[in-house]
Amino acid sequence: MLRFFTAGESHGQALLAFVSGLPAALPIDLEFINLELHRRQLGYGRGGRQKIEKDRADIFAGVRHGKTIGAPVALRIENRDWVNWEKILPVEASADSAANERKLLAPRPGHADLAGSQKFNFHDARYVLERASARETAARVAAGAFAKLLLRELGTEIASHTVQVGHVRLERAADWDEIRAACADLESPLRCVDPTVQKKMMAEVDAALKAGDTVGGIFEVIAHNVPVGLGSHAQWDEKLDGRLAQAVMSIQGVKGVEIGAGVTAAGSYGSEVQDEISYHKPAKRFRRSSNRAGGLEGGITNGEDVVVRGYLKPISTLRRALGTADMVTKEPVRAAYERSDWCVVPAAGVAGEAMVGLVLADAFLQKFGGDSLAEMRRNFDNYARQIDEF
Ligand code: EPS
Repeated sequence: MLRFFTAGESHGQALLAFVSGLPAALPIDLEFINLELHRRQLGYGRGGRQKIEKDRADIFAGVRHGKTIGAPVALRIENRDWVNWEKILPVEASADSAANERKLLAPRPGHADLAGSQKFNFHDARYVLERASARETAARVAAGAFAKLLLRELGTEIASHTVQVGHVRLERAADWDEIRAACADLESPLRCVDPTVQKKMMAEVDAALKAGDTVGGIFEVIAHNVPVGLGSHAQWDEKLDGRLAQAVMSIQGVKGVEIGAGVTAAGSYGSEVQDEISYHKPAKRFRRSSNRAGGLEGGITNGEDVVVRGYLKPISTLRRALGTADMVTKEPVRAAYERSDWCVVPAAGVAGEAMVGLVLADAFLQKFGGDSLAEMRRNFDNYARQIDEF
């Protein structure tokens, strides 16, 4: 029901996002959207590019007088770096030698460079890497901000924090209030809730930089105050855990997705994993004693926080480049290096928030429908009554 597309290359004129299916009369807070874009640009271990860019959404369609109008939303985020690439990546055919000089013939192991070039039959990884770049997540974050604005109207909030950087891991559970606070702290270097652990994580990032290497890690996205009953057990593609996994896995560099305590659960006994159920009379709600299920049972939200972790591999662009083969000569060479980040875990967390937000907003729309926010709210309130009276 909620569909979105992105377009744009890392060093092209701009990134574009299109969001279709939002209800009419949803208030749009542009400052919030731009704050989300800013949050994605932060983090310890980012390269020179973030000093050039200042991401802001320019809305072209679907929003009038500060609210959605039930028409598709279109927006644009300028690439300030474009001025440095106009001659290298012109739209028109060009005989300019600049483009030839920036051909990328030494594909980076781990990047889309080689598989993409073979697939599209380019003997130059430039076009592939331009679109494969994680710069694209800026457009997702802008689209996700619209989803978050809708969810917020119905009481659901989303935040993320950093659980692991390189070999350093936060070994304790974090509660919603500290995650929310870390998320709101624009000065937080790695968005880790524990300052001592964060210092160790920063040392890990420093060590990677010094060695010409990169580090990965784990980000955790939490959706708080999610109603019971989103998604369905009935059909494989309606299971919300599966949909969330696909959405988070699609973020550049993510190689694993975990719902709740899914990874450790595989090596534990059932009695150690399942969350016991009780009934809380004043709230008229069933509660779990723990949330190892990550808010999802049978592909359906159970009313607990939805917890999704993205496992990020270290960035594949290495200053101390790995061995590869030239795409034309086939000779052994070192992989290409221009410029790069060496840790992007907090940024990926913001992209994770966006993807979780988009999937949840879609699940809300499927369950509560409605062409206008007022209609959707009526459906939502009716359902809340059903749950109260269950
Ligand atoms: C990226 C390479 C770097 C990153 C980029 C992702 O860009 P550049 O080649 O211009 O230095 O900074 O991420 C962003 C620009 C961003 O905004 O997140 C890559 O190859 O994936």
